[in-house]
Amino acid sequence: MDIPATRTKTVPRDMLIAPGLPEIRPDVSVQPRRALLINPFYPKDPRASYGKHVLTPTLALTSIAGATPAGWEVSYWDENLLQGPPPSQPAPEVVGITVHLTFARRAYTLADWYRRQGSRVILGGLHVLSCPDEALEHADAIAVGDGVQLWPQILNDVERGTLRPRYEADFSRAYATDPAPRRSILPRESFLTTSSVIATRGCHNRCGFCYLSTDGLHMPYRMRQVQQVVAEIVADRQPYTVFIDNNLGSRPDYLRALCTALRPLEIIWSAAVTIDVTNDPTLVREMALAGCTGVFVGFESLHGENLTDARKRTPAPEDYARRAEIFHRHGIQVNGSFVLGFDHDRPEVFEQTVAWIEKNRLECATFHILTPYPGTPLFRQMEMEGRILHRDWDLYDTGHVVFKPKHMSVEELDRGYAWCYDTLFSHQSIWRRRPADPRAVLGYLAMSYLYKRSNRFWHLLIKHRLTAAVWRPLIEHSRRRHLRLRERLARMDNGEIRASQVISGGV
Ligand code: B12
Ligand code: SF4
Repeated sequence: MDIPATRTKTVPRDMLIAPGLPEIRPDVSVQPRRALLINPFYPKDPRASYGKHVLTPTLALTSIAGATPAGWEVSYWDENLLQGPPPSQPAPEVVGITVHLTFARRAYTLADWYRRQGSRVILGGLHVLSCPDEALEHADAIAVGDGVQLWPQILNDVERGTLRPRYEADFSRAYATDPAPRRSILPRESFLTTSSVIATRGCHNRCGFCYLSTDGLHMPYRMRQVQQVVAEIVADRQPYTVFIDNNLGSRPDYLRALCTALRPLEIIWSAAVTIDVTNDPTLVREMALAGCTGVFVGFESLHGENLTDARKRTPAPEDYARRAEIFHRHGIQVNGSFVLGFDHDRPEVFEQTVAWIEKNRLECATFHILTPYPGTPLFRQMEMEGRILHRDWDLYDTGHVVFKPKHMSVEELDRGYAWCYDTLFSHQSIWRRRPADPRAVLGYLAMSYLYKRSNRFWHLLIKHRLTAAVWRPLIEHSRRRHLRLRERLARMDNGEIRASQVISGGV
């Protein structure tokens, strides 16, 4: 198929460009024992839904906030909520910034700006782990690894005047002793839900392209006590929880226990799982009965050899359709994640992938151009083969081609990726993927149009801090519908509920 050139989309400026930083005032003062935590700006891909950026906040900053020692005032600023530059008058004594590679450059600009005002800047997060020396050039101190352990030490050292440039902690410590994330610092009105919750850390897989296989990242599989997770959800009083675990299904016995504990809460939730949770359909049933309305599944590729190359232990792609159907039978929507540009992908991959998604009526999908993250086996392999095109981390956002693909040109991959999104979010494709049950069609269409085809609307909601006000009633409506659905499912021994009647925000 000849993929047409990308159609230009109009994007509001503030979705593409970070807010300008004001001139530093000569009379700037520093407020002692005040810490500001920042999630830096990153440009948004107009092809994907803007909604995903306000679905739920990163858990990094609330987790660190929870570990802040008494006597410190802590606040939060997320530049992606489009409220302008972060506060700086007076300058906080400490500024903590989370750094991912896609917004590393912005993080460094902010860091340099705050340091010029006299703040102490601490950088942490995934990118600091993979490129510590680069980050250190812009920080008074870097936190490599688990910030929950490091943050209190860092603040104590700031107080004592003994701050070191580098702090390190691994992720092997058991979770149970960690303080609960402090969600009270979040602007509740700006997120679809503030309940981003983690139950397990790590994953039983170690795919070569995944950040989990970054050199120096030792993240053994850890599970939190089920009651701890439940207590956090109850305390946040939201109808909808997003589990941000890499893979909530790594240990089926744990997931089952979690479902048993979640069921009485009568909330709805979604989570990322690998497709092998369908090995046991009774577990999928437990998930539905516990309020699961949607799963985010990394199918990655429909080509088995790509999965073997990536060392992903997964059921064969030929069996994906049957397995996706198991979720659907239990009223769970499937948001599939697909990576494009693997070494066995040829130009046909785009059409084949979209055709498969439509045939199997996946309610939503995300596409990612294969991205070799620095420090991963994939990056090393590409570097050895001379295929890395540049190291402009801004473009390592899975929406740009940063390597030479094997069986197509850079342009073909770029166009193919855009074509996949344009096609999937088209009226025709949304219609073709409608649920088989006619009663469910209206809810599905409402969700699809609100989530996927309303980027202008999302922009307004985000800017005017109306996200929760507009979405909360829909979520509440979905929760009530889901409760009725669960009742029906519970009455049937081996039954199925086939309905996409609930709105589940997909990541
Ligand atoms: C929630 C989430 C989102 C949310 C919010 C992200 C945000 N930045 O606001 C949304 C849906 C918007 C999102 C979007 C995207 N995401 Co995302 N997302 C996640 C997810 C699922 C959870 C993040 C989280 O809360 N983790 C839990 C916290 C506790 O862990 P942590 O961040 O590592 O923080 C710990 C330490 O690193 C450290 N730390 C972190 N920051 C700081 C700061 C200081 C000061 C200190 C002391 C310590 C410290 O302490 C913390 C506690 O131990 C992760 C996968 C995952 N499970 O981690 C992917 C992930 C971060 N996302 C990823 C990607 C690629 C994206 C997208 C680019 C995808 C796309 N094409 O759309 C976009 C773009 C957004 C962006 N540039 O970040 C990748 C990043 C890969 C990489 N190497 O950087 C990840 C790892 C997924 C993956 N498996 O590949 N994402
Ligand atoms: S299954 Fe997913 S989370 Fe686990 S290692 Fe592979 S890509 Fe990463």
